[in-house]
Amino acid sequence: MRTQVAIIGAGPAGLLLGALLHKAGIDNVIIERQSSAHVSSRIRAGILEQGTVDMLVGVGAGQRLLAEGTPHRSIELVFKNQRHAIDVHGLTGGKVVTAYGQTEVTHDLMAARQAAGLATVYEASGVSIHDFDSPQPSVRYVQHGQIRQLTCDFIAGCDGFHGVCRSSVPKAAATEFERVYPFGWLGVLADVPPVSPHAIVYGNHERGFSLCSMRSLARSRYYVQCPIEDKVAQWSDQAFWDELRRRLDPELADRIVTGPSIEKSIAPLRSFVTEPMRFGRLFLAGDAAHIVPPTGAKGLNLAASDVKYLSAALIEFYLDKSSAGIDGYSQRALRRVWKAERFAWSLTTLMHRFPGSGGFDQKIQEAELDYVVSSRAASTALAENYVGLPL
Ligand code: FAS
Ligand code: PHB
Repeated sequence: MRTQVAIIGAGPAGLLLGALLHKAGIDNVIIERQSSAHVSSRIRAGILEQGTVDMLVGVGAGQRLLAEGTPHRSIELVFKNQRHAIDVHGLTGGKVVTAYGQTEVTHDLMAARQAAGLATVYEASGVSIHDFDSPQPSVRYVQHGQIRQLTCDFIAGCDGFHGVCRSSVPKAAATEFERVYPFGWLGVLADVPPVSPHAIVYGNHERGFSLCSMRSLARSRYYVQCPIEDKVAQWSDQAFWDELRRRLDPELADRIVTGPSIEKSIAPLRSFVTEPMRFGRLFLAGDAAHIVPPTGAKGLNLAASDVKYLSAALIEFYLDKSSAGIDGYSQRALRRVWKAERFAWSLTTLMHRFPGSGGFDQKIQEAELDYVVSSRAASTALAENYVGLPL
């Protein structure tokens, strides 16, 4: 089989890249190791920047998002048992973020791809990539017991943090930067109305971080920071709700509507970047190239901005016969990646309780939060990073 661009991975990065390339008439095939049911059942991110929303609408996968997504004009910070609103909309000249689950984004992109009749190989095992330092790269995989080969002009590594593409790059050709955080996020999804339907609530407390978010007006997403060695089985639903309430201000704690968890998991937190993001005819995008702690709600949105740059570069190559875009992709993407890494790291450092930290550290965090909520300059800086820096 042959195509112009072979995309490894059918997560948000791969699906969105495929849609952007198809819209420009560039042939692409997605090769995914999991089943379509597995991919579309993943529960992950929940907050979309306007640039991500615009891209999804632009590729014809935004109808449900526009109908069911919930725009948020503010975020709220809870510390010292008090809650403070940050008017994100007012501080950024009218920008908002939209609450709409990554699960739904994946559904919508998969449906659009299927409707366009585009080739997606699910349940591909033993995926390997070859000759990406030559003009004839190829991908090999096994499907239904048959060894298959896909020849192509370019390979887009959209296969996430544990994928095959980054690990296929010679060690000497890449530099990795990493910070692993000494705690995790215990997340609960429940079919209960969100405690704060129009604002994401971030909590700083001496017991640890908490976050109140949503997927719809009938489905809520909550998180509490937990020790990295915790296991989900240790946490009953009641223990989760009790801990969440302890970390919020009294008024909000009283308003929490609890219910049985329909999903409960612990996610580790890390900051990670590999440089460069291009190796010959192989390009990395999304989690395959970088990871951010979810505190800044940047992971999914960075994947979207990577593929915006990568699709523009590939379109320029095919339509304008210019290599300027693909030659500049890595540097352009990394400039935005590192700014998002900085924001996610700084908000994680500000909001979480680090093992071994004491009263002084808590006071410093509270003083910084007090400054942020009382300074227009500081809250503007937070707001403009939260809605997403210009593309
Ligand atoms: P993905 O990991 O989503 O997709 C990669 C795809 O490649 C997967 O479908 C995988 O099956 C496939 N693949 C892997 N190896 C392969 C191989 N060898 N061959 C073929 N296919 C292969 N971000 C936020 O902004 N907010 C959050 O709250 C948040 N929570 C998260 C919770 C968890 C548990 C995780 C893991 C991530 C979370 N993220 C969050 C980040 C997440 O949303 C990612 O940023 C987003 O999924 C990135 O999309 P992709 O780059 O497409 O990678
Ligand atoms: C979510 O809704 O899952 C969410 C919201 C904000 C974050 C992280 C996750 O910073």
